[in-house]
Amino acid sequence: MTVGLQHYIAGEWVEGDGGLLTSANPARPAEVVASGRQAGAAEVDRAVAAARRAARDWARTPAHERGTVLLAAAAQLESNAMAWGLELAREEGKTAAEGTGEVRRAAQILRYYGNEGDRTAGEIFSSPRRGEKILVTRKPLGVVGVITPFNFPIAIPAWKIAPALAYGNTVVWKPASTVPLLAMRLAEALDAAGLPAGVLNLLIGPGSMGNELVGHPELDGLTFTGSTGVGRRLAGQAASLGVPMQAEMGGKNAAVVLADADLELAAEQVMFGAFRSTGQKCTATSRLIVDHTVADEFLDRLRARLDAWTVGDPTDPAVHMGPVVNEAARKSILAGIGTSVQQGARVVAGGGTGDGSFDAAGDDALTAGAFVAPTVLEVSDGANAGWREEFFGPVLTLRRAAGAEEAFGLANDSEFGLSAAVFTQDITRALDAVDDLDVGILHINSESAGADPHVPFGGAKKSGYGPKEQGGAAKEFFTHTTTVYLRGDTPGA
Ligand code: UN1
Repeated sequence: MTVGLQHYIAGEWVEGDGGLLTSANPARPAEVVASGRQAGAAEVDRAVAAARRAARDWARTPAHERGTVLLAAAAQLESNAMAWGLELAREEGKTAAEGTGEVRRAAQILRYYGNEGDRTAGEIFSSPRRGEKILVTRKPLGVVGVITPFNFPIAIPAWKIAPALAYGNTVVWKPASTVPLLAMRLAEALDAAGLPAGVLNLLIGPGSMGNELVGHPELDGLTFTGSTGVGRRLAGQAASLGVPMQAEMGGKNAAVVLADADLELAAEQVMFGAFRSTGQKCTATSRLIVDHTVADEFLDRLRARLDAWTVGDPTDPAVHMGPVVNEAARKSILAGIGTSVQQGARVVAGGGTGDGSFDAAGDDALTAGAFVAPTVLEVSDGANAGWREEFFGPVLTLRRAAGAEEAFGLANDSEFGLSAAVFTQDITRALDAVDDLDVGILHINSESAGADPHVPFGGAKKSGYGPKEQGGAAKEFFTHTTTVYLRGDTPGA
């Protein structure tokens, strides 16, 4: 069944006037999921104007009332979690179980920020002058542009839009054009929850429409998650317009398995980190550093798990891993594997037919799907593309290390610094990892992916730009302060 694609502007669902856009099932590309006309520059103007009109009243709506809308939207997501999770699997390619989990996670994020309304506090300072107090109040930025990627079609939008709205901003949102249906579902939930017209506006369209949005003179803030190339370009544009920006970009996250690690636990978690959601997470494990004394044993355990890992239609409950998001992504990942092999990498586990391509094993319906086999490469050269570049797919690149110090050095050998995982049973090594690893998120004895809404999320080095997301960090980004010098009417009191 194909859903008609529409945009949400000023509380109304409307058709776009741009070119035709369809989203397809990446496992069965002939199956169209959503289809309709894209938005263009005219819709950007209308949406930004609607957000501007709604901004003053929403900012003055009590935070408790704003929170109530988010809580009601969370309930919508909970009650549709199975149905929308399945749609997510059809549109994006992660398994239906992961899709349902993601819809529930978005609900959890909406609940967290729904309750945050009760906690939003400013500060009162004493004054060096008699008869005066100094108040620091938190106020929304105003109209915020939100640009989100395909890989978490509902959770990433929720963790940007929920704090934006909770702290009193209005939003114009451009999701990745590969996942319009899930974007419409989140807007539907907020609409049904009673969000006033114009507070959230959803525009589905191409990069050129995104550029119109980012360059719009009425924008007061911009939050982006996506590729490093696009993020850096947008950051330059936002800086030149004086617009505060938060960007969450690439990763080349390492899992470090030390000699004393629980190897079975490490193998399980490395599998999850590298291959869940087909490796399409900015937090996915894409580099593996194993102490040379345990490397072969660890690889054996990983191979055993890869042999039991089923790749196929993500809506089939027996399947562990679905396709990547589309054919272009598949081609680019396979090209990355090809380059890495040309530069000397060996395929040491998985790898399908040897080059990362996946054999649908007689299932004709899947032969056109955007599948990549889970692949483990081994390199000895730190210049290898498999070691340096983010492929954004189910590819893991191994290097062996002698001891913790060398292993941590290799983990830091990247321009990125989003997340890392360290497997050890030695508390001293774990504490060394906290000090030594240049990352925004560190997991000791768990996979490199995962994020909770009440704690900061974001990367070091080239992985992030501007304030981090989530927890207290979100309040810092989505509000500014007004410092109020408050006196009564007693002259010189
Ligand atoms: C997770 O690790 O569960 O784009 C979330 C991404 C990140 C979110 C990761 N912003 O993959």
